[in-house]
Amino acid sequence: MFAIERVHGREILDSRGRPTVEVDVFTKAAMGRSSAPSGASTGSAEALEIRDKNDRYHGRGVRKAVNNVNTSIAVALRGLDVRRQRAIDEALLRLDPTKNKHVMGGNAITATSLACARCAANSMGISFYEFLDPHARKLPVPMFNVINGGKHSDSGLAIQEFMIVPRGVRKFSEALRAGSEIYEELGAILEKKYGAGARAVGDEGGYAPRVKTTRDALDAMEKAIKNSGYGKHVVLALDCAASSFYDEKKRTYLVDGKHMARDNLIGYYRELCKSYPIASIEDPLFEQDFGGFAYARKKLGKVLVVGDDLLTTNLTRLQHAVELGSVSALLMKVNQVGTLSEALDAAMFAKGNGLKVIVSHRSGETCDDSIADIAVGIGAELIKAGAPARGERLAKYNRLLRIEEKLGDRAMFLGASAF
Ligand code: 2PG
Ligand code: MG
Repeated sequence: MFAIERVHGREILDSRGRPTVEVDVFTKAAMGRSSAPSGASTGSAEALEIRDKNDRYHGRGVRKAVNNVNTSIAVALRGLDVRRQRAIDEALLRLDPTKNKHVMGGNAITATSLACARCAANSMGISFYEFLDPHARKLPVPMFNVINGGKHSDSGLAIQEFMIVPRGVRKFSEALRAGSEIYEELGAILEKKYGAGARAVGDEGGYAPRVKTTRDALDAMEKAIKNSGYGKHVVLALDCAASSFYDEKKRTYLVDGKHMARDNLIGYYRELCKSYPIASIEDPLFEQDFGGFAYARKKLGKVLVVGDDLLTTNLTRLQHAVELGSVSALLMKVNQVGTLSEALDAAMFAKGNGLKVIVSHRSGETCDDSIADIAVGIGAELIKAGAPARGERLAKYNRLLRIEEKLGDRAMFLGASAF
């Protein structure tokens, strides 16, 4: 019943209309399916997506990666017990022991690893989150990305993600309602102030208005929260993705038209945190500056300092960050590292060292909702999956609604204790 009989990969399109890898895994009992998401502001230490680089899809086709799934990977996994995720992932790593998975492709490996886990859950007749932990009951606090900048839109904002975090409500479903109401109100505010077109959205469904400064964006968000009646129950979070506005030669950052050295930039963040209820800042600095992150963390007090491009869900980089005190939270993305087991190792190490875990989508997504189950399955404090709008983002949030419903009285929303 649980032996893997067939592994089948195919090329599908993601939310940017670009090719990605989808994998189906079959046992006698059931089928499991998953697909690889894709980043735009990727960390340089991430697992490599193999792209065909030929005349199809502007070179972005993934037929080579799909072919790896349908040949070497399918052969290596056939007959393995689908419930033994660790053994499956080890088999994948034997096929591709390289640091950045350039032999099989991070895209082929992630889609396969997750499809196996989903097939195991389906074969056992349980939910994916229950497969990860039969006692799971914690619902993560959502971070809704409502204004898109950086590499995710042409708004002109240097900072990539402006998020609202409804942490002062009682249930996940109430947090989602708050997110939706504030998103709607923010659209109206932006349209009134910046005119038609201000409601156009970026890659993650957040608005991409042509605002002049970071503060203009934060002001509009604060107003939307207030107008919607949520007051202090909703806080703010940023993903700076600072590598995208860092000049490695000059060692300066360019924000709101100003070139700033590292310490000035940290001072600028401090000012922002004094003016607005910012609870979390992701990638405040260049992705190699472990020491700078530690310094920023000291200077930013209680604000969570989150490592994304800095850590790339990579245990070695995370261990280094923990030694230096660089971060207070890990951003967990399975496709940054490759297999589910490696990502779980990073999450467990983070938790063991008192760090928070934020399970994250990518800017290029499919309607695969695995990250919702992963967040519940590992008891992650937070999840970020984009705006509370657009199908591929809502796939995750709606899945969390269903999990909350299924858990019933056992559901535990982490709320303010997530920070
Ligand atoms: C990030 C992610 C997801 P991307 O920087 O955190 O929001 O963006 O997938 O483009 O790397
Ligand atoms: Mg990021």
